[in-house]
Order: sequence, then structure tokens, then C-alpha cells
Amino acid sequence: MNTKKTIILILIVIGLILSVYLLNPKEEPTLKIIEGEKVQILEGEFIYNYPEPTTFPAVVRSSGEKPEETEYKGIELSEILSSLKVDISKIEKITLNAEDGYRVIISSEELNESKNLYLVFERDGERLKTKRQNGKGPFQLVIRRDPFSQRWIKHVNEIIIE
Ligand SMILES: Nc1nc2c(c(=O)[nH]1)N[C@H]1C(S)=C(S)[C@@H](COP(=O)(O)O)O[C@H]1N2
Ligand SMILES: [Mo]
Repeated sequence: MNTKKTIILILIVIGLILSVYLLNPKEEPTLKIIEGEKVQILEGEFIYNYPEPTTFPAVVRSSGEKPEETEYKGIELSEILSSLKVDISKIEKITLNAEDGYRVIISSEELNESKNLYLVFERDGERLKTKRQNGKGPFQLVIRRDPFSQRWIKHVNEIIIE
């Protein structure tokens, strides 16, 4: 009787632990890079472990809040593309798509301006949270010359190169 109860208890505990794992799958963020027929899926770790990310200050103006001075960490867009062997000189435009359907188009002129476009993954030393976690990440494009941040596309999950 007692061993039966113990076994049932152990099974319940195992069931609970399993359900916690199954209901909270650790979603690894990814970024899809599309260039014609070529599709590359970048794992979050590729971005997070990028050898020399850039840190820069920015002022964030979220609607209804006062401007906030922050520090972002990310990678310059043209640099990621070069590291993926994309020929920057042949790009006409880049379309960035987000999880919520938001879309931003970057012209080749903008791409060639240095220190303007950054794919960021950290703000003030903290990883950007996902949309599900009510954050602005896991990846966001920060356009330093767009001070009102309308084009700072949050939750970027696809980059189309044309
Ligand atoms: N994915 C996504 N990014 C987006 C938007 C959006 O609706 N979806 N809105 C844009 C606009 S119009 C503004 S003003 C800023 C506002 O972002 P925040 O309020 O989270 O700071 O995000 C920009 N990036
Ligand atoms: Mo906005």
C-alpha cells in the first residue's frame, strides 16, 4: 500500500516536471536571412556570440514616456551581412520583417552610411526580451539617424536582401 502510494507520488512529480518543460519550450531566437534562392537561418547564439559587437549610446523616445538615455549593444547591419559573405555593393534594398507584421525598408544609400544601422540584442547590459515577454527583441534594428525611432523595427525575424 505504502509503496504503491510512493510510486504514484513519484509519477505525479515526474509528470509535473515534464509538463513544466513541455509547456515552456525554451524558444531559441532565430533570424532568417533571404538572398534570392539562398536562405540562411542564424541562431541566436551566432548573434549573441558575435566576436566584436558594438556598444553605443542612444536616446529612446517611447510614446508617453520621457526620453531615456540608454546604451545598446549590437552589430552594424552591413557588418553582419559581410560576415555572411553577402556582397554589399550589389544590394539595392533590404527589407526587414517583424513577428507582428511591421516592415522597414532600407535603401542601399542608407546601408552605406556608416555607424547608422545596428541590429541590437542588448540594452543597458540586458538581453532584449521577446515580444512574448513584452520586450522589444529578441532583435531590434536601431537607426541612429532616426531619432524618433519609428523605423526602429522590433522583433525582427527576417531580412530580405535584394
Ligand atoms: N515590430 C514593430 N516595430 C516597431 C513598431 C511596431 O508596431 N512593430 N512601431 C514603430 C513605431 S511607429 C515606434 S514610434 C516605435 C515605438 O516603440 P516603443 O514604443 O516600443 O518604444 O517602434 C517602432 N517599431
Ligand atoms: Mo510611432
